[in-house]
Amino acid sequence: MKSIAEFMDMVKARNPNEPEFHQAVHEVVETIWDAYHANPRMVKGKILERIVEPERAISFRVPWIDDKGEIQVNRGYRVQFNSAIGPYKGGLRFHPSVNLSILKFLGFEQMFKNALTTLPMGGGKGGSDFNPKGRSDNEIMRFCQSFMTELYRHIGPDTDVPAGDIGVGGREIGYMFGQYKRIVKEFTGVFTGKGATWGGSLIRPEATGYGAIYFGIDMLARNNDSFKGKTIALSGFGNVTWGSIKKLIELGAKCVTISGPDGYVYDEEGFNEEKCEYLLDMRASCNDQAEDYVKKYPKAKFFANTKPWGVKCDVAVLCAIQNECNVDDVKKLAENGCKLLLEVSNMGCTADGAKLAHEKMLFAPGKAVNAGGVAVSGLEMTQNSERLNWTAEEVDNKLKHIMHSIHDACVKHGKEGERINYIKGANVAGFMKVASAMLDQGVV
Ligand code: NDP
Ligand code: 8G0
Repeated sequence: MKSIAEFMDMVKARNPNEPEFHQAVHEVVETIWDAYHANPRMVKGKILERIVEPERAISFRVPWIDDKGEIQVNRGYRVQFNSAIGPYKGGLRFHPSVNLSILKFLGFEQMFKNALTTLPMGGGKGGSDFNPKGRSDNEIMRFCQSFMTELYRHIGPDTDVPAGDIGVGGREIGYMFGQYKRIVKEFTGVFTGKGATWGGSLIRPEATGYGAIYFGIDMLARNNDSFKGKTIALSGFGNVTWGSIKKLIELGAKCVTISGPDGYVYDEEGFNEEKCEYLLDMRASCNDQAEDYVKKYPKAKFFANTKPWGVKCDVAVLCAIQNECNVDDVKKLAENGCKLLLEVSNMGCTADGAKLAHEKMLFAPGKAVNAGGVAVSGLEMTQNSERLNWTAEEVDNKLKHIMHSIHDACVKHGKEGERINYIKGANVAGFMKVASAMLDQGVV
């Protein structure tokens, strides 16, 4: 391929109607193009052509019966993207927006992120267009059992190890793990994010948010700055928002917003630990209204159908969903004095949004910032293999060490004069590791 444009034309022709997948591939290809072409063995081995093709993508019917006795049909997926450095690893997303394009973008990014963690994990992602909103506990269980009745044959502790993601938390993992164990008659570490009494790792619930803030500490420290006293705007109100706020409170920062698809909440007083724990209740209600926060804490204000990126803040932390922050949002953030944008959601910024964020402020992409989640999943796999549980402190220390090493890798591969291009750094470091493993293993 002579040019990035020619390569992308090929990707688009082979994967029509998959805009999120094209977006994720384009971002990687444009940042690794020069490093890749400096390596003739990789070019001859057609690593780039091979790496954009998932090893396997499974889609299946998920029939289940709702509380009214009516049959419902959803579609389940598992995209097993790349196993060059370990078993496929990545979460399951239950959200009505789920389709093959979204799961291919997530699986594609997952392989590079997992490589960055330093742990032996390949990349995969799965899920369903099932909408958990408003569903009863029994309906959730029946759906999870039906989903697992097909998925079980494609996964295993040395083959593919799923976990949660949007719409899939501890409860859903419990139901899926229970059904898997019943079918295969084995108690194995086939899932991560398990309950602490049945093989889960301490700190896994906190890991994505904590890891993101550890990464932010390193970014700020390079600029002789810290989170202390900073005002932070966050999106989402799920697992990742909760973990990020917990750590930010500990560091003396003031978190003022959360959001849902219905709008955002501004709490001028800032979150304390009690308010942060209330997010868990809101999420567990399956009601998914950020507005519920205002019912409990009436001093806070709710802004319907608006994103939080127009508020005055020093730091923005994206914790909801792909493309939640576009170029206009970044402009507003910059105008309001935002100095750091942490993308914790996967591909939280649009392509031009991410480019502008890199120009205007400190910016790091999801695959580096949110890698703490899958890293502690990798540590959960190790603990399961050892049949031992580590203390919270041990896991947290390993998480800190891993986030430092990802930051170091970004600095090493993303240095542009005095500035760090974290997008380039993360992509080059992750890509080169997977690519060289693929070269070693021949044409497979
Ligand atoms: P949760 O399901 O716990 O929470 C996601 C929250 O974001 C929900 O409240 C959801 O509401 C809300 N949301 C969805 N769309 C929007 C929107 N357009 N605007 C505002 N809020 C919205 O998921 P997680 O916290 O686990 O995941 C959040 C993000 O972090 C995802 O992008 C995920 O891929 C990423 N991530 C998660 C990791 C983890 O360990 N959990 C690891 C690495 C990345 P609703 O359901 O109503 O849409
Ligand atoms: O633990 C995991 O494998 C997992 C779960 C949810 C999201 C992610 C991610 O890295 O995006 C990983």
